[in-house]
Amino acid sequence: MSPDYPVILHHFPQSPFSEKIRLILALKNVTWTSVLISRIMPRPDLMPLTGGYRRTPVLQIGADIYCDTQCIVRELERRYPQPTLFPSGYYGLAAATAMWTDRPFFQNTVNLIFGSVADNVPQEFIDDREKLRGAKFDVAAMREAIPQMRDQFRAHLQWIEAQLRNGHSWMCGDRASLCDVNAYMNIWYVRTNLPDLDKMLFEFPATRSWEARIRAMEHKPCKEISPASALEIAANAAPRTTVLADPYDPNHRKPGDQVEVMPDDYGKIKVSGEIVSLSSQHIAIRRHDPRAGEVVVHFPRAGFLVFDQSRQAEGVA
Ligand SMILES: N[C@@H](CCC(=O)N[C@@H](CS)C(=O)NCC(=O)O)C(=O)O
Repeated sequence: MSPDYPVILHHFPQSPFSEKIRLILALKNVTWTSVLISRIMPRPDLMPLTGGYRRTPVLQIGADIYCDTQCIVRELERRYPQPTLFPSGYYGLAAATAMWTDRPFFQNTVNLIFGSVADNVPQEFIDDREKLRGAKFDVAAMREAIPQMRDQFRAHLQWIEAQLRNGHSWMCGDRASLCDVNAYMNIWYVRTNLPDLDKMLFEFPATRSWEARIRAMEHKPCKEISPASALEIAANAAPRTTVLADPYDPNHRKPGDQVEVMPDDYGKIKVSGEIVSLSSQHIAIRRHDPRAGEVVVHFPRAGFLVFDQSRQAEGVA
């Protein structure tokens, strides 16, 4: 029988998107292994696994690699369905909250934090994030915008509060869901960086106790290994993603097609490979790397662009 591979999270402590996954691993009571990566590039032992995708976190199970928290959440829910992140039939809405929490809400939070700590942001971090964004990481402009950012942050907080009023403990009812974890990520990010979150939460009592409840959940890795050991695990494993076609793919993509996949917002690095499996919510591509061997890298569809290389070669696109 082939071995069971550890659930490995490549992350760094200050990363809010990683916190989202650390929390989900705790909620689902999953035994996991931590690989601490540097907060800025380079990450020489991770890139062979992802094919160049550089955002944090990344989940690895053997030689199957999951990029972006949308994709990681989907896989964790598939492997560990109980307790579910989608109680009370909230699958669509809870998953779709990522388009709120991970984009406008997160950008608001980033501007608020980095505007507030503007004088203390190391130049090498600024340089790295400018490469990531393909645009200026302008901490002076962020500082100027703090009053606007406070207004925006307050509006986001009020939406959370509105969901928690009427005696609900969680945003989708009586059980924690992905909606809570997604929204909490931004509160956690402010909590760990700014001293005045309590002031901002003062008018939102339900959100205050919700935050305290989530914060109290333990989420520690069971084991830590080095990036090099994680790479070795992939090199000695075979991907287990099974072939899956999508009869409704609007662009008639299919397993075997050669494509490039890239985020549509930042960290726009194209990762190329051959489609193994696809649906409205995921695309998994096979790659070969001299150090990692054969890997299958999974991406979400919302917020990602797919470029067809096979069809370009055939002159179709
Ligand atoms: N949509 C991505 C966003 C991830 C993201 O922006 N992560 C931050 C760290 S919290 C990042 O990648 N920063 C640059 C880096 O780590 O290279 C996801 O859901 O995973």
